[in-house]
Amino acid sequence: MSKLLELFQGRTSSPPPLWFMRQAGRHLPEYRQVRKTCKTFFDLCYTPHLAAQVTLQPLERFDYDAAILFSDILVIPDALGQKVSFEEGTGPLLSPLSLSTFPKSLSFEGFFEKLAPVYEAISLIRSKLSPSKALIGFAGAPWTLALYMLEGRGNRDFAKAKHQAFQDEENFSKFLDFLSEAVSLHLIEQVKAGVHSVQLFDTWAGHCPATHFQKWVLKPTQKIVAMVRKISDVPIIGFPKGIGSHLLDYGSQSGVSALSLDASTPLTWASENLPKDLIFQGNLDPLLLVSGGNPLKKTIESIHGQMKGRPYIFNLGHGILPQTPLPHIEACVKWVRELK
Ligand code: 1CP
Repeated sequence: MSKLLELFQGRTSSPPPLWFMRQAGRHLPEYRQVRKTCKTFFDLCYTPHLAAQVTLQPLERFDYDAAILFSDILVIPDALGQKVSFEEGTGPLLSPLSLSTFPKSLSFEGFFEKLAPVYEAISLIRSKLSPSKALIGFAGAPWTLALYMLEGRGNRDFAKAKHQAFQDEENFSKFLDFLSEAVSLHLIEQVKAGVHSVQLFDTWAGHCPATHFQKWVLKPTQKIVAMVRKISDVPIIGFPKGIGSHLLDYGSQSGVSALSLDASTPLTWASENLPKDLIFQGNLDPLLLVSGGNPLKKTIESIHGQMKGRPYIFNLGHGILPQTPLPHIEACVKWVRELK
């Protein structure tokens, strides 16, 4: 059994299990090779044998304990009928969506048909994955998805999206409910197809004002956890990036099994103030992995020291950056494996 699943079942081990967010992707030459054969990024996400291939690539190179499904958080808006494309250099572009036209502009019609190749990729990955490795599925959290969908792209402040949310809170709450349902359904299908765990990426949770955190971040997360829990006790990892002391509420009230911590979270503070049985994940600055050498080694040891006495998964505070030198990843994995 995978060390990651053993941890979720309550068996803590040292060294900790390890995987990295965005471990499949542009830093790997073999990924870039496969990517070149597809016209669009979604062609890769929706071609099961290719999605399976790039999911497994990082495990062929590095001794990770888990694979993460190769897909994207923006398959949900795509499956709900919003046009999504990926431009080289600018990131995702979504067709304009106005909160005032919701719910007319989106629908569940064709949702599962559109996402069927994702579930097919999961079955394929499971048929090839060693029993000692786990497969992690994922989705974007409603708040983060709503920002992309209303803004039409990723940017620094999501001003257009937040303006709409502030001006029509009632409809925005309905929009978040609708997205919570879509996310839950997508996660449940992933579980049925064979993922061992799921991660909820709330990458832009830190953009939510404190006054609205309960309503816009915490409540949708609780809904999703409750819906998934109705059909499965699959471990759910929450990644509410950049929320600072709101981690106290998120950690104790969201219902997630594990909490992925960004690089700015002080681990001793988190450890002292969050439920003792809550599994931690993450925290290593992705730029330290780019930088490498002794500072990287010292930080790995420091994280391990601060996590002592609590179950944790070694990971980054955010995704691997495309410029990360592969020998640094190799060294990092080796140093984690040598921890006592
Ligand atoms: O041409 C390419 O190769 C496009 C680059 C790329 C890749 C490799 C995108 C576009 N998405 C992905 C894969 C991806 N996205 C994974 C794969 C599995 C893995 O190895 O981890 C995952 C988990 C995601 C999730 C994702 N997509 C998030 C949440 C995690 C995070 O990094 O914050 C977000 C915010 C997205 C949106 C997105 N998709 C792609 C890009 C470049 C972005 C970010 C754009 C932005 O900064 O706003």
